[in-house]
Amino acid sequence: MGVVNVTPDSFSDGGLYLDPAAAIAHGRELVATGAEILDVGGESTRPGAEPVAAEEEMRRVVPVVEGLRELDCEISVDTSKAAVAAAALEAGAMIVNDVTALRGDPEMAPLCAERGATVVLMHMLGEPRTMQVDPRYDDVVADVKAFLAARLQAATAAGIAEERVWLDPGIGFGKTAAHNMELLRRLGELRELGRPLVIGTSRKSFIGKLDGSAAGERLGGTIASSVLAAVEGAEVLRVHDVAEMRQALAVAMAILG
Ligand code: HH2
Repeated sequence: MGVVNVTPDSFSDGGLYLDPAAAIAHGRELVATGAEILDVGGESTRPGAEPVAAEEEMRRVVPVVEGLRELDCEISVDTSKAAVAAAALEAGAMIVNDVTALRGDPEMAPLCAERGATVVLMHMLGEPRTMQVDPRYDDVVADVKAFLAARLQAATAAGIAEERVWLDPGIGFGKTAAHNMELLRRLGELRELGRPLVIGTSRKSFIGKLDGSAAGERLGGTIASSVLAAVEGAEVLRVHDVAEMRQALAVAMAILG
């Protein structure tokens, strides 16, 4: 899953693809280098980010989805607002990537059920504005697993087919570096939920915590963590650098056979 951030303020590529033509060109490049899914987002969820109004988010996302719909890939919309998801689904998206796991907007679950969209349910402790202020868990893996199980149940209760649900532990969303690494180490426990796992470690700050690297210097850490996640059974890797990720994955999987 290649990331297309149509935002001025995303943590690693904010402002680079705010112009729809630049975002579309970037999406094309990601597909040409091996992305099977493009995740188009119009609101940053980085720690401390301020919310964006639905109208503005739609204005950013819809033309980009329309410009990418003809490509040989699936399009996901990274939003927690039902109005934005509805417009993106209308424009050609088939996946709704909701970092609030359907808790952010009461209209989101019925919309996804009615449209038959695939839904990514992600774990987040708190909200982006405050989530990195002293996050605590009893057992981070058990807590995240229980949360994802409950959200999966809420999704199916709302009429979303279980086969349409993917789960994501939300690396970096209300977690310390130690929490993130424990989740990655024990990913097998989340596989027990029986749904495909999405993992997004790309350029995140836990990598910088280990070696002091800035967001633009975390490709090695992104690849190491994503390859290990794939080996542990993650099926979707959400990354900014698709070409390098593809190569790393191909080599790792060839060796493992
Ligand atoms: N991470 C980000 C955004 N959306 N969605 C899922 N399912 N999983 C993730 O780990 C995830 C996500 C943050 O990355 P990015 O989009 O690059 O940054 P920003 O939120 O600042 O736009």
